[in-house]
Amino acid sequence: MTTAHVTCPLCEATCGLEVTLDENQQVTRVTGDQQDVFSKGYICPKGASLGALHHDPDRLTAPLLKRDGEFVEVSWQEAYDEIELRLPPIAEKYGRDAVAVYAGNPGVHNIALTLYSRVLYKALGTKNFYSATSVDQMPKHYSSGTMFGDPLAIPVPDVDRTRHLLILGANPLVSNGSLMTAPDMRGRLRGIRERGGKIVVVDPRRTRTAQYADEHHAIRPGTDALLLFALVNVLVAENRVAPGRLAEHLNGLDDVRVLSRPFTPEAVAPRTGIEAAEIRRMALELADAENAVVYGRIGTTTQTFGTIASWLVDVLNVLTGNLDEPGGAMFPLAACTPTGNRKPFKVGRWHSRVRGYPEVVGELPVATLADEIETPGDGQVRALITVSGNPCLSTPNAGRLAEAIKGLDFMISVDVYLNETSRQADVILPGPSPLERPHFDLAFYQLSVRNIANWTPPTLPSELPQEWETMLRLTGIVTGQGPEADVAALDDFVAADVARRAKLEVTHDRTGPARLVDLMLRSGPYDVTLADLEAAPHGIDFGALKPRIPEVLCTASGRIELAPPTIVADVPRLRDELAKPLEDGLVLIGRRHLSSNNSWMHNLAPLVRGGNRCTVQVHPADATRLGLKDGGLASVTSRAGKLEVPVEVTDEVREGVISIPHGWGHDAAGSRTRVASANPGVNSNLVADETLLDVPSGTSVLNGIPVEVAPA
Ligand SMILES: Nc1nc2c(c(=O)[nH]1)N[C@H]1C(S)=C(S)[C@@H](COP(=O)(O)OP(=O)(O)OC[C@H]3O[C@@H](n4cnc5c(=O)[nH]c(N)nc54)[C@H](O)[C@@H]3O)O[C@H]1N2
Ligand SMILES: Nc1nc2c(c(=O)[nH]1)N[C@H]1C(S)=C(S)[C@@H](COP(=O)(O)OP(=O)(O)OC[C@H]3O[C@@H](n4cnc5c(=O)[nH]c(N)nc54)[C@H](O)[C@@H]3O)O[C@H]1N2
Ligand code: SF4
Ligand SMILES: [Mo]
Repeated sequence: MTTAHVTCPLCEATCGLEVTLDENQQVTRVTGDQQDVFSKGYICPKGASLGALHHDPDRLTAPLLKRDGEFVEVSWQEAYDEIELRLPPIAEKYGRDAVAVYAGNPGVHNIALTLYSRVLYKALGTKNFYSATSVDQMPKHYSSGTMFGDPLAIPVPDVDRTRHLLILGANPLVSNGSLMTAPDMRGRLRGIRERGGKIVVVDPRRTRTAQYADEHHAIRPGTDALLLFALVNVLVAENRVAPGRLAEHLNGLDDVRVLSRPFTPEAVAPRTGIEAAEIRRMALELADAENAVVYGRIGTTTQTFGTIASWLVDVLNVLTGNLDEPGGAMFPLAACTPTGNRKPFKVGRWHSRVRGYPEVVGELPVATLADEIETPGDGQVRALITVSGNPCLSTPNAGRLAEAIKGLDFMISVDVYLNETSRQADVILPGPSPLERPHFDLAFYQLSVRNIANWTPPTLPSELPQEWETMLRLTGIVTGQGPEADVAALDDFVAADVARRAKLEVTHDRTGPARLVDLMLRSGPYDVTLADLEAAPHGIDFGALKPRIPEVLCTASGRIELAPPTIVADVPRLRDELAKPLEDGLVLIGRRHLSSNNSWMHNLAPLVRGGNRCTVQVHPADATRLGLKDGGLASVTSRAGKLEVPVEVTDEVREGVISIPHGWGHDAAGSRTRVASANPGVNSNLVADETLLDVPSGTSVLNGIPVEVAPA
């Protein structure tokens, strides 16, 4: 029997886990690591299923090649030969943009893909780069990019010291926190209570977090920007604007005052569904608190005014003197913080061919990928590479995208399952399980509520190549070196580049991600190397967050831009909302469950016990009006599509709002996910409308979609 200490790579919380294996290398137990410096023993059901994931017989263990419509297992050599035969000619004949990429969420939780997929993407040189970011947090990158000059400088709630936490559109007791790496959120929220602080939740659903909070406001979906502007309006009207130390680092304060004028509590109350007096009280309590923080997540980003809402969250943190202050919203300083010159934030360096959407942070909205595949002409997408993504379930009007993909000349999926998306590929390249690879949460330590670092060596050897090698093999093919390219030489080249940026000599004692992480640690803000982390299996805690303004700012002015022109330009669109007649049609929102992980962990029996979770939640009053019965079937129709789903009548959702979780719909022919297919659920993104976007960021509206509902 052996035990290993690993950081869980499944969500943003970065819990330390203790994995026990028997003499046959079977995982017998996974528990929380009590000694982990950050998570201190916390674990959730997904982390506990790491063994089930590792041993899942459906997880791919060899490359698959489609021959005459059927997948066959092939050698890596055969897989790469096929790619060599079919991919480069497409780029040669039709140009680089004919090859599109979709990069999914688990790639950010995978050090090999985080560090080496960008080598491939750069080599491809395509403008058709898409990722899960445009169905997720892009508005936050946009607001940070314009306000602070760096799309990755995202302030996180200093949850362990705050005395007032206003949460909008997040359910951290279920999601375990996002853009806020904080294992054991229940314990941390309890801490706020024990300090005599207050938790306020704004959410159309009475979620677990809302139930735990001191106060819950069931807002009408898509109206957070109005509510947030009204909070600003009250602070201005009541003379409570007090940015404190930040005053000398601000541009645009007066513009914000002026912009907020039309958004009085009275004007927004009927649209948000929150009374004017309540809005006033919320604003004053924010201002009165010894310290406070406003935090918004998916419910505020994947909606019609995602960028304005994301911006106003930090405007409020500034106006109340809580940005960059203990107990407020603070900028983490990760051990691997990239050094060197950061480029100024620019958007719209290119536009999508069909709809003319601007590029943001190097990508185009995934909502328009189907347009680019379907529409003939110069620059039409003819090949697609998906890397740890399942866009056929996770992106809007998924039905249309799945159809469009059939028209591609060639498709590669780098994925660990044969599922709704990868079944459409010509070649699938699998990667090792989380226990067979090293792990380091490069991305999430930049979003962590304490400055932490923890390196996980592989627990078990892998029979599959590490995914960084796969990325470099593909890079070799794309750059004309063929499948026989010298991977070690390519890796040296990547490391030399990282070393150059870190102003260090390249090292040769390690390869792959370990060498890159070591270089980044050596050039980082703490006196630490990878060897130090290897000697600390429970992690190293560099302490609570510290103020970072002005050093963190990267705007041309060197100041915080409180009224960035491109966001201000979108405000008239919000102002127009105030003049529109009130709509009372039903709207669809999503929800997450503790035992799901977007679309891809429903194949693990321990996580799907307990019946069908993929239901449409309907308020009792709506159910009565529409003739829907609990346990009956409803049909949900939108401009984009139609689906049928079992009804769950509950007053947890607000009247006028229905909720269906995303990531289900595992009944596609040709998938090989036997557990998931036995309890498939329906794909909520069949009705998500790909034409509805947050304008500045191109992020899909996945919350607040107009729908019609009737008994099926
Ligand atoms: N309606 C609606 N839609 C949503 C959302 C919503 O709230 N509502 N949420 C959105 C959000 S926030 C996100 S992040 C996206 C997620 O969207 P995606 O990233 O497209 O989807 P995932 O479900 O995360 O699927 C990830 C894929 O990666 C594979 N995978 C898992 N581990 C590995 C690995 O180690 N290596 C490789 N190569 N592959 C791996 C899985 O098999 C799966 O195919 O969904 C979005 N879609
Ligand atoms: N268990 C589990 N954990 C996960 C995931 C998972 O699928 N399952 N996915 C991971 C990923 S990729 C992400 S991005 C994070 C997301 O992390 P969170 O944002 O915390 O996730 P959600 O639970 O989707 O919370 C969003 C909340 O917004 C609410 N909402 C919907 N529309 C609106 C609106 O218009 N206004 C307001 N104020 N609220 C609204 C919803 O009711 C929901 O409660 O979770 C991560 N963690
Ligand atoms: S909360 Fe996230 S990191 Fe922690 S055990 Fe669960 S899935 Fe893993
Ligand atoms: Mo996400």
